[in-house]
Amino acid sequence: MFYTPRKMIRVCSGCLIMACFVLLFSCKDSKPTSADARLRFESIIPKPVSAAMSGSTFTLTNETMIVTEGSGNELMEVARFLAEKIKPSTGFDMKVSSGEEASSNGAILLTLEGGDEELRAEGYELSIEEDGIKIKASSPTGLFWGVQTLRQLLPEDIEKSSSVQNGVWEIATGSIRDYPEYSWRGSMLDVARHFFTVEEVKHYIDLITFYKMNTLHLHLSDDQGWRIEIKSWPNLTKIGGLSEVGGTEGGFYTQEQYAEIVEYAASRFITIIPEIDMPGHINAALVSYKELNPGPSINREPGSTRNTGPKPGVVHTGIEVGFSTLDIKKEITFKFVNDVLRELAMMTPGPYLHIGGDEAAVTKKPDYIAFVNKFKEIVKANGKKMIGWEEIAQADIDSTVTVQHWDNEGYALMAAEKGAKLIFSPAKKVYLDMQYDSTTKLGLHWAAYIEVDSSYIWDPAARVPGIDPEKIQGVEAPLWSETTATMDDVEYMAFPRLPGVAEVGWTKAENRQWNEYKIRLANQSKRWKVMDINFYRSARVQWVD
Ligand code: TNX
Repeated sequence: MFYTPRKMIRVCSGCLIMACFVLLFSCKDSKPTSADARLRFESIIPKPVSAAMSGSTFTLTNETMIVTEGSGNELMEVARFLAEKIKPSTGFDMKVSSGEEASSNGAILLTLEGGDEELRAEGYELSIEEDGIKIKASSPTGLFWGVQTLRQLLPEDIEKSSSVQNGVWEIATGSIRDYPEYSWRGSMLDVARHFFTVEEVKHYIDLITFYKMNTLHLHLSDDQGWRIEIKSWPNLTKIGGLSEVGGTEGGFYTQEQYAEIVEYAASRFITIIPEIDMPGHINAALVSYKELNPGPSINREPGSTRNTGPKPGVVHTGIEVGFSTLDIKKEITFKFVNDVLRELAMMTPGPYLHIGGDEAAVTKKPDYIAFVNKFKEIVKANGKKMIGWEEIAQADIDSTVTVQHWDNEGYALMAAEKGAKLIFSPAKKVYLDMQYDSTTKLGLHWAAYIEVDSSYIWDPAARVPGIDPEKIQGVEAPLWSETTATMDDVEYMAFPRLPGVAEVGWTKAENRQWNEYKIRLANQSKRWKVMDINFYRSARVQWVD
């Protein structure tokens, strides 16, 4: 074909118009990443394995659908969780449909197809493009953690549950690949020293969910209270559940209420670890059943030098530790232990029962060892695995047992030598009941004052030299409740330290640096305000709100 110059101009201008059309059409929704969206992308906690922005914007609208690809109830639960999270603040009633019947264009796609080996049990890949979001994982758990990341990428107002917000729901485009370093990332709530209701426990579950923690350990009994219904021993809760530290009214969970907690946690991929603390820390049971008492020669009345024994019917309301014990010589002791652990196992879908085992100061050492060996047998007979505080390392433990390190490195080493697994809860680092500094109104300081940087700057694999890192299951931050009576108190002690412990458990040590983390942490405070979380405004962080 031969073009005259005039024709050439006509053809070229036609091309130009066409090109403009194509450009205009394809760039219809293109919008550079805003500074706020960028900041959110850069502030994810725990820090992902890798994350890169691509410069544009995805906007959530009334039309956005959630599309699932794969099968099973849990996948649908993840999709529903996301839809329900988004609804109150956006007002969007997001439709959830499965891959075959829906187009994923413009949608949030949750897919179980194509997740690779490295993503393992809990990893995910998140890709955000202008015209759609895709979360890919090899398990529903991975998808669920991907959804938590998505929440952090959305504007803070997404967390407002009270009313529809006038927001522009923008997310930076980019891709994230992520999986945890440790399989156990958790917190413990002491519901014995102060009782917390089912609703309060669910709230605490919500808080840990947001930072991808996957276990909640409930300390269900102690000297000051017995909090779980045991049908074969009703006085444990009838008497032992009456009060709490300070003498205020206590409480307990019926088995039905407990099931509700377990189910709520499971819907968030969180395992509940129930603990009955034995053979010490047992005063609430001793005052409920006279026949369990070893007698005045062993149990001291707290605060007294005389061996008077606990007063039947009167639950201890102080905070002393290490004054009570079960009696190994009594036959009824093991009827009690068997019944309690059997009922507890029946209430527990998860693999573990925690038998306590700490600070049994008035139990003779050979008796203590015999006790723990017996607990191990009983737990096993009920189809579960035993966990105990580090002192249980003195007993005949093996690779089926998990030891929770809190203070004594010798016990941690002993546990590892015997082949047991370990969870790290070093009191000087992650005890959330420790005061931040000497001016903190709540909390104790027997282990240390723990500022937010200190609870972050440590490495489980290097904490106790000589322990094979392969033996470390993960980390757990206990919140003992001698001084925390309300959820506001609990939040104040947990925040801002809890997200840091979550990151210690999730992110490889070489990817963690306080100076970088503290900026990401500072950017969370706006969100905590929206979520109405009461937190300690540590001067070591330049909060952005
Ligand atoms: C020690 S650490 C305890 C608890 C207390 C806590 C207070 C451990 C296994 N036992 O009984 O509540 O200190 O910080």
